[in-house]
Amino acid sequence: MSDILATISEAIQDGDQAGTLDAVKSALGEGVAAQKILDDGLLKGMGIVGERFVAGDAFIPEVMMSANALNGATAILKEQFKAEGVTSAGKVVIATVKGDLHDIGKNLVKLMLEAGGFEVIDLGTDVPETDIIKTVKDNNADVIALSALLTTTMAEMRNVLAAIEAAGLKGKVKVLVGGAPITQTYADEIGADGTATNAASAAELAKQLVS
Ligand code: B1M
Repeated sequence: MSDILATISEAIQDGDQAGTLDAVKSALGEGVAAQKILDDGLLKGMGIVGERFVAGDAFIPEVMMSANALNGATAILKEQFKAEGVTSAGKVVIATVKGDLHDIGKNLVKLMLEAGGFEVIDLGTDVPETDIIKTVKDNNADVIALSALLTTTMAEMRNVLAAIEAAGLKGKVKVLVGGAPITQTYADEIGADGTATNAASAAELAKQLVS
């Protein structure tokens, strides 16, 4: 099993989208659990790319190729997670905040929410608060899930919370925030309903918030 997981990790490091998809399909064919493929294959590879990026040994185009390969592979895993069979838990609007283009973490949170039975409306990256509020109103959403990876863009979350209050939605929609720079202290400070350090606990928390 470790061979196929190493192959997935290497394909991610190479930014090889087709190779990643083939290896993920092979792993599923071998009966490897979707969570293991995610943690020990895809995220392990992306972690190595991240270390190279930080060390200056990898550059933005390479990181983007790896990110695209990872995002492509999560589509297959989503089906696998869903196959475990879950009923609708509620409606979530998810977005990476304005000014921020990082979407790998956001996409994983989406994946785990969908696996947990939520209907997820994904607004993508660099999303202004006006779009978030409009989508919540139009769809009568239960939860807003916000992701930010930059210390400069995490401040946008505060603007979204202010816009929720101005729109009269405070208390009607729960707000979940997350991403590498987000702490519980920050979440409390801006008035969010909760934060989580990884995608699986984000989905768990969303369930608790709507129950
Ligand atoms: Co960027 N980048 N990046 N980058 N990038 C970081 C974040 C950085 C830490 C690297 C560094 O220099 N040390 C740094 C931020 C520093 C800071 O602000 N403190 C950084 C920088 C500076 C930048 C640019 C400014 C670089 C530049 O242009 N000079 C630029 C900004 C662009 C912009 O957004 N406006 C930039 C660009 C990019 C790429 C486009 C090349 C690419 C993004 C591609 C994409 O996302 N499609 C990229 C990447 C990939 C990274 C690193 C290498 C990896 C991030 C990642 O995807 N991690 C990152 C360094 C690192 O983390 N090692 C870095 C994997 C992912 C699974 O983890 O997103 O943390 P993460 O998600 C986790 C949790 O945080 C949590 O769950 C996930 C796991 O289960 N989580 C939530 C996330 N969202 C959640 C929401 C929740 C709950 C949990 O509730 C709603």
